[in-house]
Amino acid sequence: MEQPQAWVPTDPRARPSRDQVVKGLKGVDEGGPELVQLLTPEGERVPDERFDRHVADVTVEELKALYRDLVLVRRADREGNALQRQGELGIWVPLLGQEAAQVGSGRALRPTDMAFPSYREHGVAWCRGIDPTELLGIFRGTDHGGWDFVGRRFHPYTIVIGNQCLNAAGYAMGQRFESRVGDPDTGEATICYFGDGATSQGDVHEGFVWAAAYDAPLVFFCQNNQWAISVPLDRQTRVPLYQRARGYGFPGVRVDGNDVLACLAVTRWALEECRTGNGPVLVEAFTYRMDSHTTSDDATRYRLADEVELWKLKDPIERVRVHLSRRHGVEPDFFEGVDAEADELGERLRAFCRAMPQPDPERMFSEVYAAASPQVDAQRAEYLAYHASFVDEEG
Ligand SMILES: Cc1ncc(C[n+]2csc(CCOP(=O)(O)OP(=O)(O)O)c2C)c(N)n1
Ligand SMILES: [Mg+2]
Repeated sequence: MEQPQAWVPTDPRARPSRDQVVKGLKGVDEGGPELVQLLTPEGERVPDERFDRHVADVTVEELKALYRDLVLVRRADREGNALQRQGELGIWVPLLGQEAAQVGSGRALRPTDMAFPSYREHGVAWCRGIDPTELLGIFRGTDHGGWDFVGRRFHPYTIVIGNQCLNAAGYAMGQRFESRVGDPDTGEATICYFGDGATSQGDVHEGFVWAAAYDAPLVFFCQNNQWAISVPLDRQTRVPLYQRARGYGFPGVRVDGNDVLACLAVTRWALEECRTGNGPVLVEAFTYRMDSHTTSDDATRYRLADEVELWKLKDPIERVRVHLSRRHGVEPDFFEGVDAEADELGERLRAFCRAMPQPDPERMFSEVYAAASPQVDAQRAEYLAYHASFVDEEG
């Protein structure tokens, strides 16, 4: 039987045949059993035959920019946590430890790509140009979203575990149907973030199936932070998560999620696969949730301190700092400058949060449906009367 030719996209409106897609898939291996790592925890750059080419153009200035991202994202996260502790936010979802997975993958995206986060992706939001102040409304309970989802190409946070995989699969199928896939320069892709625990949800399975069946340009980006609240990874799977992709017929790669350079390289590769019509792809970023699940959780009740201590040695920021200073002679004043910028960001976030106005009590009802709804109208009237009763008492 004649072998199909691998698909080489020429026309941006072109679509590969099924045979060409299958041929392409077979040309992509599983990523191997090993973790893809380019920067060791000690800050040494290690070669990687397969992925080096995806970061060959990264200059020292760009590495410094990634370092700055990591530090500022961590500071914004720590401020969010502190603001909750001071009663300024109802809840905060910390990303501590996952900065590299989020910044590496977030910086691999192009402006035209679409991202679907879960609820912990403050670092990806940062890379999409969303100011950390824009995240505060959801956690203070004054807003349902907070940013321009379409303009920033960053979907609202999704609390229902795994649900965004269906939204993302549908969106990526649309990119495929509208022939916005195929050209490596102009092709679009979608990335979907979810956790290790989410992989046990039906929605994620269904998202995998739909994306595979329609060759959707979708990077499933699983941040395996080893815990789903108090449930450890071994309650979710018998096999490494990246290997699950094989069962759906697309490639899976496990990357060191604490290595920003490796996350950038692997995500660039995965997005390129998708852009050129060879999606979907699963990336498992192997990382660790250094803090509790949320500020409502106490991780010391179910995990041992030495596990956390071990992961501290793999810190995502420290390895970049060591690499920059030892290998590239970056001077201390650069690091001090970034710290000063982080202090300013912290101050700005605190001041913004304390000054946030109370939303109009009517607002939570005004954008539920496009057309009037008698049920919502009744709820609005009841709530406004309840609200007014407090004003009367005070007055
Ligand atoms: C459908 C659904 N079930 C249960 C929950 C409660 N819940 C919130 S977070 C969470 C754990 C998710 O763990 P994981 O997918 O690993 O993501 P992580 O929080 O570690 O980033 C659960 C069970 C929920 N929000 N939605
Ligand atoms: Mg998890």
